Amino acid sequence: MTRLTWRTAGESHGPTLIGILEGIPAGLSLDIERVNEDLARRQLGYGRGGRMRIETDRVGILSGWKGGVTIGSPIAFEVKNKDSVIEKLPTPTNPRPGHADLAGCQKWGHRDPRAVLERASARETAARVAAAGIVRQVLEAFGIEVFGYLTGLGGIDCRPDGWEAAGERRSEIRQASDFLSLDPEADEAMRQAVDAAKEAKDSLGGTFEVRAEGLPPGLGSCASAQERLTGRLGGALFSIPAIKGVEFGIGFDVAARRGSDVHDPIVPSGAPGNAFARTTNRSGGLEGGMTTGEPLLIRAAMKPIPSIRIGMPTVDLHTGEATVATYQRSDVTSVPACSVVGEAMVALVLAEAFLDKFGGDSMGQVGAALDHYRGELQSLGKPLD
Ligand code: EPS
Repeated sequence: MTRLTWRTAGESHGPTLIGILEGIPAGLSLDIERVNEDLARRQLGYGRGGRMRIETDRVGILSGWKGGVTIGSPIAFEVKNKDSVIEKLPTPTNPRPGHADLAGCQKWGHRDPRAVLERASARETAARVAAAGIVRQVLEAFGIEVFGYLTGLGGIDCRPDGWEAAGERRSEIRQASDFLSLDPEADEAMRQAVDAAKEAKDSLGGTFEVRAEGLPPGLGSCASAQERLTGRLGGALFSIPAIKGVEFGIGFDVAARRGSDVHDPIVPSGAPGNAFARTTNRSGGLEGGMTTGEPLLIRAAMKPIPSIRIGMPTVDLHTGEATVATYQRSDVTSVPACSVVGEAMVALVLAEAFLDKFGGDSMGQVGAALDHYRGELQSLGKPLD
């Protein structure tokens, strides 16, 4: 059980999405407009469907703060659905290949895929982004930045050095991109790919990267399977609908290289807060299921959305006859939005691991524990008195 826990509820076309976040220390001044900016970013992306023109996602805090400052009690929040029409929607009988429709109907004994898809819909991720918008303010208070951006769409790859090229302008460049990428040239090619997929009545997947900087070493643990951060981060990313692959650092390339070309040499650093550094970061900032203190680098692959106009072969749940999946409003692609959700999931897991290590009941207590740890890190590598 971690100190920080969260839960969401709510149907895609129900009245509201709600969440409960427990374990946020007291004394954090919450900037709600920052949370709303993350929610607005999740609504962006060329290739999204009609729903995003209906919704204007905003968070409402229902408990856990006073005068804009957290008080240590559970934070309940909601993101209201404007398209709250669940009782009026048609009841499909033909499950979409690639969505949760069929396995969910089999699991719960439903004949109505809507009873499944309302919760399986990626709409639920708005509540996760709201929760992460709160926890990222804890991380930022201690100098940790988590940043997600799109790296490819429909087979078009963004420049591999997009992060380095963007430098301090990364947020601005990402915000100006219709794809939330760091490569304006690739955006043009991706726009054409989305238009072509739309014309062909099809959908597109893609990739994104999430980076976290400013992490202390030693978050997570090698001491138990459940505490390994690599597994927790991987699991968190795979919990996002449509994620099919996750890589850390150089990822699958590790399999073909020799050890000396995979592991990151350790050198003295002289930098404050950590006496050691690495000359490379091929591990992506994780060793033994723990942070190394180098930037965390994670990439994920999202499959194309299963609601497609072209109509995939399926069966009718009432007659058993072969038919095609009906199309209801959807996105051609939502990989840009998924990069925001990926960023949110990484922020939630890092905040869990951070508060597990430095957890106190107030921000001041957490900061004192972090300072103490940084002092200890400085003394490692020096002779004992
Ligand atoms: C989404 C809301 C949904 C879809 C999409 C994500 O709205 P609606 O079903 O009313 O069009 O746009 O859902 C899916 C990708 C899916 O597979 O269900 C959102 O808010 O992100």
